Amino acid sequence: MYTLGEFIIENRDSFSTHSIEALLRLFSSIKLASKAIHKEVNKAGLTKKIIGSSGITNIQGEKQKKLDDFAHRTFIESFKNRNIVCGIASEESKDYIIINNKKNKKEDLLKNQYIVLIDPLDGSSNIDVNVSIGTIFSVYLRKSTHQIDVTDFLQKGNHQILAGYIIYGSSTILVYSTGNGVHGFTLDPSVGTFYLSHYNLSFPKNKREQIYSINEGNYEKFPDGIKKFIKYCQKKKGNYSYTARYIGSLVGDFHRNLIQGGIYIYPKTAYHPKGKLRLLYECNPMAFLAEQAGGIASDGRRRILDIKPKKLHQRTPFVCGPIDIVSKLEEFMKNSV
Ligand code: P6P
Repeated sequence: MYTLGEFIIENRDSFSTHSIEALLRLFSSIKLASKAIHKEVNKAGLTKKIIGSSGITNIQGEKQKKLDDFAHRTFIESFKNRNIVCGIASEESKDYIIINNKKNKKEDLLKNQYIVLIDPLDGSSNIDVNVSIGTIFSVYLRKSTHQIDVTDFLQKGNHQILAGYIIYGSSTILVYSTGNGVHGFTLDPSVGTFYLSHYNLSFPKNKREQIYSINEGNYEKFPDGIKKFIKYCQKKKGNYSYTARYIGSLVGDFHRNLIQGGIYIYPKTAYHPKGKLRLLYECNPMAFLAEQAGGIASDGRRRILDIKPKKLHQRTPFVCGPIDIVSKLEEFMKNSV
């Protein structure tokens, strides 16, 4: 059974673009933080102090849950202590956080090279009702050579060197890609180690029953193309029959659809005219994974990874899944107003 560290070392050649040590340090931070969050999530129901709202309204105007704040602080601390990340942008913080602004000296090729964008705990409205939640992370090489600035964070998704998520569900699984396929590692809490459990994850090919995941409560306000796609799914025309599954947690819905086959859609709605999901730390990493798993991800028209970000917390409509199903939705979108 490969541990995550052994898998990285064993696949040395496939990470040739980035130093193995850098990746091991990045994952050392991510694993440590995710184990601490796993522990809290798994006893959330028992200790009043960790469930419920923190009383803070975050930058998104959303009621921050105590576990959101805990996850945010835990990741910041774990990245700070390994001298590998120079800046972090988090859903829970208005501005990006400079971890280390030291000028890159030649010999410091390792240090402070990496930029992390993170949704520390996605789907947190599900915490108090015991439904799967997750952390989503996206990593880039810094562009600045002196002062870190916002351009380090506003990079297109196709410049990501690492993206992934941790799902805190019936088990805690870390799923990532460095551009060489998608791999999943399940935490064995008894030894505190992540073991390879899902090698080369990809959307199932030619599966006759597919899933479509969308909040149909917003149906009335969906763009016409989305309404037509939903009706297409319900009419069970074409090669596939569809079943609806939606748990209101992007990581949970994405993970299930990646394994069982299905499309995830969050279009623009009346309440979110630009879409609800954030481009930098939700859509870009999930789009990177979707493409690495043989699928595609768009805003209904444009490839997500090609979108040039303008703001840290900007939102976008988002659809991802198997190529033929996403293409069908894009066809409806193209032929509608
Ligand atoms: P709605 C969670 O807040 C999230 O960002 C995603 O994880 C999830 O898919 C979506 O929003 C749920 O939004 O409007 O359907 O409750």
